[in-house]
Amino acid sequence: MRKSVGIFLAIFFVLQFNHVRSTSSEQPYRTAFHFQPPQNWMNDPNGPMYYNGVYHLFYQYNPYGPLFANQMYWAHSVSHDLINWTPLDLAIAPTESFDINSCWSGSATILHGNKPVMLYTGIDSENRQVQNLAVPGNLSDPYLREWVKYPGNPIINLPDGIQNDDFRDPTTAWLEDDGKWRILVGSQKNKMGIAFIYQSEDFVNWTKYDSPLHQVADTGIWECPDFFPVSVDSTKGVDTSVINGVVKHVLKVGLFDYARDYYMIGNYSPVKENYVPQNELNLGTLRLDYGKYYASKSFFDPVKNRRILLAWVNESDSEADDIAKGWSGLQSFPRSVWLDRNQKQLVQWPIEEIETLHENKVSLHDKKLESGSIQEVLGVTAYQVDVKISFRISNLEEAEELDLSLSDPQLICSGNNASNKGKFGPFGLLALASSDLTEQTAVFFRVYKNNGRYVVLMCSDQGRSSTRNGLDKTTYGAFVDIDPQQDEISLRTLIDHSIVESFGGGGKTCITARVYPAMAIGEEARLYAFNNGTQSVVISELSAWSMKKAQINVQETISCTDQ
Ligand code: DQQ
Repeated sequence: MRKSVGIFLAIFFVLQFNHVRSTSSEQPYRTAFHFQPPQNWMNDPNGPMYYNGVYHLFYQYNPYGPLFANQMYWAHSVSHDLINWTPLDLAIAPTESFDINSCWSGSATILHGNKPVMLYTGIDSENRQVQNLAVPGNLSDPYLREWVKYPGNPIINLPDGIQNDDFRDPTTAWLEDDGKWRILVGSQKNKMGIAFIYQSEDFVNWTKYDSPLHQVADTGIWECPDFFPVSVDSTKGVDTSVINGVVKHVLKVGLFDYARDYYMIGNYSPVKENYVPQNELNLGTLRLDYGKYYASKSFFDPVKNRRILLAWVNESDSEADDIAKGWSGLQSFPRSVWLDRNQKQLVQWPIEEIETLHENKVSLHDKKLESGSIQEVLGVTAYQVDVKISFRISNLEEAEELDLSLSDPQLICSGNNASNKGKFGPFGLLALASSDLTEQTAVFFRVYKNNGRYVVLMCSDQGRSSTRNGLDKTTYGAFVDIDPQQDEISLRTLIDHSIVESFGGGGKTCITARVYPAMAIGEEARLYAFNNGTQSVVISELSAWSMKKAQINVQETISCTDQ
């Protein structure tokens, strides 16, 4: 009898903790420095904030399996450096009539007297999306482990004329001179994407404005809106409540129908309560990232006066693969975000704390890459690496004319993979490549002429990223707003087992991809610089660092006495 209990317990433990024990060869796609839970499904970042010396990240989580579920929870991790994270207990669970069918995304606000609060979307017992409030149970706990739901929830009900499942994702609130808080909530009506605006004095009683802050026809529901000021003359971030003559406002919305995060830059007038974007949203306008990157959320970090951006990076493999892996979803590496000097777009760059993971730097200077040549980057762990490369080109006047019938950059990239010779380009990096190059994720540039100016195209081509079938290998592409006559063409790529996160033109154009090589795994992976254009290019500088593994959500919890 005792023996069978022992066997049962042994099997139980093997099943329960299999994910923790599995080796890196069984789990080649788990990452080393990108945030992910030890197991199960994760999607949007929720309520990121800095509070009393600690960074908090909450996220959409299914604690019971690797697929999205009908009942979603808020999981919670804390960090002192945004690199290493400690998992805590689940923060918000679907338990009450106002959120029994899911606790969906939301945002943190720090109220007067340094009091953090959370607004989140609940799916109520009648499957309506409503907005709820939760507050820390114990403000003297530095990790804010306990969250208490306001008993009077929901604090905002579904507006008239809006369908039950079209009203979600409250933003961080901003405070105006009249002493009232404002928030946005994403919605849609007849395919018109909407950001409703609400105001409140006490954070409990909210009044909707008659007109939304912004809306755009035919864009479908707007998920996870984010509304924040950016300084017009500095790369420093500003608090969400700053409204003055030296900031512009960014309105970012996730278009559910396309799983893409678009943004506008514009002027917000608190007096008129209106927002006038410089660029109206359409499918060809500015995106935070032109690859796999969605439901992003930013927060102001008062320690380093910067605005930090996080986003969900979905898998590109199948549900069956996710079940086999036991997990699904990553967070992008945290990025600092600011307004470009030209005030026409944002710039994003990995937060400087990334340097704490750097080791074994290798570099190259002034290396000419003749047409058709490749250069292996030796001496780094190519499966876990931060690489920066910049290219110099000359005789630009010989560049090919851009075919204007192909003005969608993603289409130009898909029609011209890394082996299609052009004049200037393709040149760039081959990430997670096998030694015979059968597998490679090519991140590269092409330079064209158009209407008397030069156009730089950036592509991330996953077409040959794996010999495995059944993966989404979409090629991504976008233009980079730089002048190659004056600026070098630069690329920074964070390669981490199954994610290739690229920053072109100093962070003006970002493209993130998920890839699952079958051969280029671990020590078998290679990294190359290449030039497949007919013209030579010069690598003016290449620096690459092997990346140490961060401590991300390893299963040791903070004890109750650790305060
Ligand atoms: N994910 C949440 C929603 C949000 C969507 C549900 C965006 O609140 O609209 O997990 O990915």
